Amino acid sequence: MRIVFLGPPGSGKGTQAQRLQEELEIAHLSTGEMLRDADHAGTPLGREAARHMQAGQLVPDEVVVGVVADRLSEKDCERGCLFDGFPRTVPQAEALDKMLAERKIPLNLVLALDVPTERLVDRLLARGRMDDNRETIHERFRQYDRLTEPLLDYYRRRGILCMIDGEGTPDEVFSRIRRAVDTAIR
Ligand code: B4P
Repeated sequence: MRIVFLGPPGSGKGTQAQRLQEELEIAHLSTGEMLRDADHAGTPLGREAARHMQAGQLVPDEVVVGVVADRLSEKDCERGCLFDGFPRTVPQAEALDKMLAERKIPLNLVLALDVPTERLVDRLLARGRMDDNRETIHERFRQYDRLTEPLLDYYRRRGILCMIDGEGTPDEVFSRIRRAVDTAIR
């Protein structure tokens, strides 16, 4: 099973993907985490990614697509995977389609977490990661509206989009996700 987690910054993609991964026992591919790991390792790719992340901008498509393509070739992805925060642009979605088509595997479900912006700002400020300050958060929302939100239509047209109410406790959100996944695989 292949599932994409979509949603604005701080909507809980990482939080929920981690839980679902534990339950479904499939690989968890968080592009945010992979880019932060590359930054901590001090690789040229990591340094380039960090410049964009600190400015609240998306990391260039070719960089992210390269990272995902490498990860997708690893053995644990054969059982299935959760894409957390990828794709974030239409070109990334097209690249994912191509990668999956080459492997002759379908994308089964896109879970889009829906949370009002004012709640998200509070969550991000409380988290306090290096890219969680007011100015950067504002830019991340701008990038989301311009580049990522069009993906809702992209996947709606395919009939695999499921909107999830992302408000409430992480447990409440997870039970909605669990129901959506159960319906999709039934
Ligand atoms: P990500 O690492 O994907 O992070 P995010 O969108 O900020 O957060 P997420 O939605 O995962 O929220 P989380 O569960 O952590 O991206 C960071 C940056 O990496 C991007 O801005 C971009 O620069 C770069 N990047 C990543 N992927 C890319 C791509 N494909 N292309 C280009 N660039 C890319 O939750 C946030 C907080 O809320 C946490 O503190 C959590 O505990 C809390 N929380 C979660 N659920 C809650 C709930 N129900 N109630 C209350 N609090 C909750």
